[in-house]
Amino acid sequence: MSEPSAASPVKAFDAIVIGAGFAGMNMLYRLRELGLSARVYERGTDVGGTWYWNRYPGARCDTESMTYSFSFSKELEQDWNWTERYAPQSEILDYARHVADRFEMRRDIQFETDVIAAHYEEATGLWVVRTSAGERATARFLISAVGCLASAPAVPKYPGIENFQGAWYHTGHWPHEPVDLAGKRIGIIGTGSSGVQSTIAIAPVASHLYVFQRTANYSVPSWNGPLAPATRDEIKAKYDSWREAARYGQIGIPFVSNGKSAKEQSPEDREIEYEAAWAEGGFNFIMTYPDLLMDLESNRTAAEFVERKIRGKVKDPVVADLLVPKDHPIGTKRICVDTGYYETFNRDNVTLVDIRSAPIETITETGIHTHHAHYDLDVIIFATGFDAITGPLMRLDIRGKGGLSLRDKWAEGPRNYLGISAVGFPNFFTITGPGSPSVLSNMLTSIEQHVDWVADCLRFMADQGAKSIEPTLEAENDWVQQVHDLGHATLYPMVESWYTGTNIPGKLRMFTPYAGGVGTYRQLCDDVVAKGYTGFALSAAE
Ligand code: NA7
Repeated sequence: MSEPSAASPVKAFDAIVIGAGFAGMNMLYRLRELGLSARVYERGTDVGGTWYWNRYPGARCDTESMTYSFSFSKELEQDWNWTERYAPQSEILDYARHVADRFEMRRDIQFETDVIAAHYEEATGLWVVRTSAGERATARFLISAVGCLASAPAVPKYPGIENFQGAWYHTGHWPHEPVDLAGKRIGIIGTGSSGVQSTIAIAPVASHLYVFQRTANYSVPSWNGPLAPATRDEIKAKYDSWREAARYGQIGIPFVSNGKSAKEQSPEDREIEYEAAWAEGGFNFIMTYPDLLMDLESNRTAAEFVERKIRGKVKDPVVADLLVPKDHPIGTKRICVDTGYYETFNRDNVTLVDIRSAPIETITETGIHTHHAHYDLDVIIFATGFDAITGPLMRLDIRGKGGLSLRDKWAEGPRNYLGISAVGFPNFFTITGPGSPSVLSNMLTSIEQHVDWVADCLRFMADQGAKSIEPTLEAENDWVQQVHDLGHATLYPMVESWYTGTNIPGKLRMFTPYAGGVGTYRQLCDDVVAKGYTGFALSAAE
C-alpha cells in the first residue's frame, strides 16, 4: 500500500460506500436519488461482490432467482429474465453488471481500490478514508457494504502447503481465468455449500475426485432446472405482493410456515409435511415447522427424515453412514441446497475421505497426507469457508470518536443498535451488519431493507438540519441483549459453525445475527422511524 503524501489532493464526497456488491450498488442508487455525491470503493475489477469472487465450478445461489433480485426498479424487475429456478453465479454476475450499466453506476465506483482505513474527525464531523491507491477522501457519511463473507476467505494453515507442486484454490477467491480441471486428480476440502456445489460440478470432469469431509452437513434438494417463461411471467404479474410477502417473511422469502409444532404432530402427518417440503425443494425445508430451529425434539424429526433420504440415495452403506450428520441439529450449520450431491458418491471416480477420524496432517509435494493415507493430487480446492459476519468489517481500520477502533469496541463481540449503527461511530452505517438478520435471511431482501432505512434516515437528517446521528448507549445495550436473547432461544449457539465463529481459530465464540425474523426486524426498524428515531441521538448542524 502506498501512503498518501501530504500533497495528495483530498477528494470530498457526501457519502463513501465500501464495496460494490449488491448492497453497495443499491446504496449508490439511493444516494443519487437523494442528490448526494458518492464514491464507492471496490477491491475487485467489477461489481458483484460475492458473485464476483465466488466463481468456482457449480457456484449457484440457493435462494430462488425470482426472489434473489432487486425490487427497487419496477422496470428492471420486469425486464430481466432469469433462466433457471436457482441462478448460476455467471448469470447473477451478468445481472449485477447489467444493473451497473443500466443505472450508469460505474462512474461513481472506483475499482481495484481497497479501503484501508476510515477515521472519524471530530473537529470537522467528517470521515477520512485512506485507500490502497494511496488516496485520501472525506465524506460526512460512511456506509459499509462489505457483505458478510466474501472478502474474508479462510484457508487453513496446513503445514507443507508451500511445497505442493500442483495448483490450489479457495472457492471464494477463484481465478478469473479458466481453470482446466478435466482429467485431473482433485481434492476438495470442505463440505459446506461451496464444497457441495463444487463436488457436483467437478466430479464429472475429474479423473478422480476426493472429498475431504470433517463434518457431514445436511443438504436438501433444490430440483433446479430451467425457469419456465410462464412461471416467470406469473410471478412478474404479482411481483409487488410477492416482494411484500418476502419482506415480512421469517427469512426474507415469500414463505408462510404452517404454524405448528413438529413434535405435536403425529409421525404420519409429519411424514406428509416433510415429503411435501422435500418435493417442493429448497431452503424452505428447514421451516416446515416453525419450531425446528428452536426445539431439539422437533428438530430430530426433520433430521431423521433427511437421514433416511441420504441412506436411500447412497448405494454404499459405509459411505452413506459417513454422509449422515451426527453432531449437530439440522439447519444449525447452514443447510445446503443441491441437485445430485449424495448421488455423486455413487460414482466410481469419487471417494469420500473422512478427515474427522483421520485428520489431514500435511500437504506434501504430491498431495494430501492424512493420519491414515496419502492422496496424490493435481489440484487442491479449499472450500473451507470464511471469517464470516464480523470478518469483512474487522479487516478494516475503522476509528470513531476519540480514535476508538471498531476492532477494540467489538473485541468482546459486536455492539450496535439495530445491527446498523454503533455508539461512538457517528454517521457510519453497516448494511447487513451483525445484529441484523443478515446471514439468516435472503440477502437481497435484507440489503434493500437496510439501504432504504439508511436513505430515509439521511433524508430525515437533511429535513431536520442534523449533522450527525448515532445511537444512545442505552439503546445499543438493549439491542445487544435482545439479539443475544433471541439467538439463545434457538439451537444455533450450541453448534460449531461459522454462525458462531468457531470455524476461525482464536475467534470469539458468539452467535450475532438477529434471529427474530426478517418481518419482525423490519417492523422494529420502521417503528424506530415512526417514533422519530428512538434510540438515536442527533446533533444539529452549526
Ligand atoms: P462453510 O459453510 O463455512 O463450509 C466450510 C467447510 O470447510 C465445512 O465443511 C468445514 O468443516 C470445512 N473446513 C473448514 N476448515 C477446515 C479445516 N481446517 N479442515 C477441514 N475442513 C475444514 O463455507 P462455504 O463456503 O461452503 O459456505 C459459506 C456460505 O456461503 C454458505 O453457507 C452460503 O451462505 C454461501 P467443519 O464443518 O468446520 O468441520
